[in-house]
Amino acid sequence: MSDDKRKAGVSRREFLGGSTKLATMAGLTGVAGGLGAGWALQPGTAHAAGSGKAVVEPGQLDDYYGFYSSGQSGEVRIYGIPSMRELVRIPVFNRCSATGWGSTNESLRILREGLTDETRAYLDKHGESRNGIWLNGDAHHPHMSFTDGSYDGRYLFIQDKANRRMARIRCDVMKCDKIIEVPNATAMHGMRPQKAPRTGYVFVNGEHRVPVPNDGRDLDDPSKYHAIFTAVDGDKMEVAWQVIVDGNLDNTDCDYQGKYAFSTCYNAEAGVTLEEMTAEEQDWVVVFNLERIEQAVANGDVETIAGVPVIDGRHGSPYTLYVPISKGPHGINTAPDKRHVAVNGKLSPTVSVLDVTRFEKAFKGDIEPRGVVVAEPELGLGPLHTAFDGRGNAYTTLFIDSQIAKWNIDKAIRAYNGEDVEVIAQKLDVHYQPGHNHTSMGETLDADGQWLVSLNKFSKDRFLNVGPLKPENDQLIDISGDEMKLVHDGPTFSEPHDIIIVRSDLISPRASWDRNDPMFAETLKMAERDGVNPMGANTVVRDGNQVRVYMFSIAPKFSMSEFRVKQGDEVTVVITNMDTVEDLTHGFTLENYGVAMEVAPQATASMTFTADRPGVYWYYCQWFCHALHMEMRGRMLVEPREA
Ligand code: RUQ
Ligand code: CUA
Repeated sequence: MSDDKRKAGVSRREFLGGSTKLATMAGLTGVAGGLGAGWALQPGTAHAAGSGKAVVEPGQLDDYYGFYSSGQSGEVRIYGIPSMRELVRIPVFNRCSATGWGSTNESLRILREGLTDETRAYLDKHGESRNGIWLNGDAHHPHMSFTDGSYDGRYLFIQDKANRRMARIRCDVMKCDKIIEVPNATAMHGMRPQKAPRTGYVFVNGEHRVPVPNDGRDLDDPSKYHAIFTAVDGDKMEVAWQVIVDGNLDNTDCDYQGKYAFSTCYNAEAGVTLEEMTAEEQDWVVVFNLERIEQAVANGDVETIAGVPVIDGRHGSPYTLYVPISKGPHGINTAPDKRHVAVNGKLSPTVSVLDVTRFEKAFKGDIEPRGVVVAEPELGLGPLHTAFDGRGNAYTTLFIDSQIAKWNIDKAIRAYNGEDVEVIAQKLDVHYQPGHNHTSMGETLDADGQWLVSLNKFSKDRFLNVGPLKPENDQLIDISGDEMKLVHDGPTFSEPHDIIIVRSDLISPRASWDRNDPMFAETLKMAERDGVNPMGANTVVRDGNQVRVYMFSIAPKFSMSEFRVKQGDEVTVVITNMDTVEDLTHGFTLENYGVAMEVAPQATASMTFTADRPGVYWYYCQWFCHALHMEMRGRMLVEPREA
């Protein structure tokens, strides 16, 4: 409790709860902007250091969308920045109780259709209890589609390291519309969409090395394992081509010219144990020459494996360039100056700066691969990722030091050339162990240098103790002035691995669904075959022991207060929400059958189950929609099978 509050005889609890007292206290404590949202900030840090800029008053909107991955939770989350308010979650690789993702027919189609035949067969055989889908994912890197070097508001892409998948989210409805499994490679990790001329490709690193094809051969011969780099066609969501490389692929980025992609690699040793993987001092960045690779694909200088053109890009190949970097480089980030790329040392205290304008010479052999390095500032222990402010400065997370180092790219180059200049402008403590960081619009040509979010892997003592499993701590840092200022601590559940911060005017999601949306087009086709128009439908169609129930919802009613089926019937319930009012979402939950789904305004959603339990089963709306929401329900009557 601050001295001011103590003197006034007000406990923190009263202070938070009593608006009258709060109003009078506001002056005493110097709360910028008075009441309310300011108190969502951490006392002591927010108000001591904050510029007041981070305070978004109740009812006010944020300037930016923050798109977070969620690591092992497998979803994507949308935050408002700078308030750090969580707005919504987009289920992708996980299963969602609220929305029915992973249970509805519409989501199952998306979760299954892009899997390889072999994986689908495996899941069908061993995964009936989970609808033939994977239930987990490991989503590290969310990135938006680009046009001409900046976000275009069409799509978000996210990878799954756990089950080698790539997914796409439509930004008009903020739902996942495509998921593909990437064959041959494994452990999809670093991922970045092509920045120019447009996305185009989405580049993704298969991190771990395995035999190709991985069918039981070469189990005990790691020298025959490979890591594979993949270019996915982001429009079609198909694999365009793959490149076999040396080492383990970690993170990736690309240039603003549309000529190159580049990935950090560790484990030059090709080891399989920790000791083996960290034996050497040198690893590398591998640069992919897109034009040469496309030519090779066109000329057929490829091997087709699992239906995909695969190029051999190991040492000595004309398609790749190996730039030696010490030691175990991790993050790789292209600066908005269109020229420089920061390679973060991880086990080396340095960041190596590459100059993309030198790549062509290096590919031609006119300069040594190391000749593309133009600076190598020593920043501190455990550099992992770098972000940019568009004013020539870079911000690097130091995992081991628990700091962000702010440094200047131009000065780093001058220092590399022997000039005596101070490269590091400031180091700021963060709490604790930062992995990624990201600046507002920082991975685009529109980097605006307003905010930086540091995603810290440990929160330790920063929040109330919630037991052995603690939240992470994402800290908001004001970088608009000369000095970085910490203004907010935001706890997040496992594990917002990475974030992008997108200006809010670049995205304009719809308020309700278009009835012609592809999301439920298959379901509407089924209705058409049944001669039913789901808008206004109130129909049960029986087809042998398959029963399709079409009903609509208008608050506070389902169009059917009951329907009747026979024990053992395979039942598909199709709900169409005819409400047009913004935010008037309904749900459909069928008790004791595990059926639950969201139906947003003007959407159709469906689920299929076997009615094998005789009796009375209520269905109800689980999305609070009306004063009579509790009454928005009906009965499924299951007639017992005749003995
Ligand atoms: S990598 S903490 Cu999965 Cu993003 Cu660097
Ligand atoms: Cu409809 Cu609650």
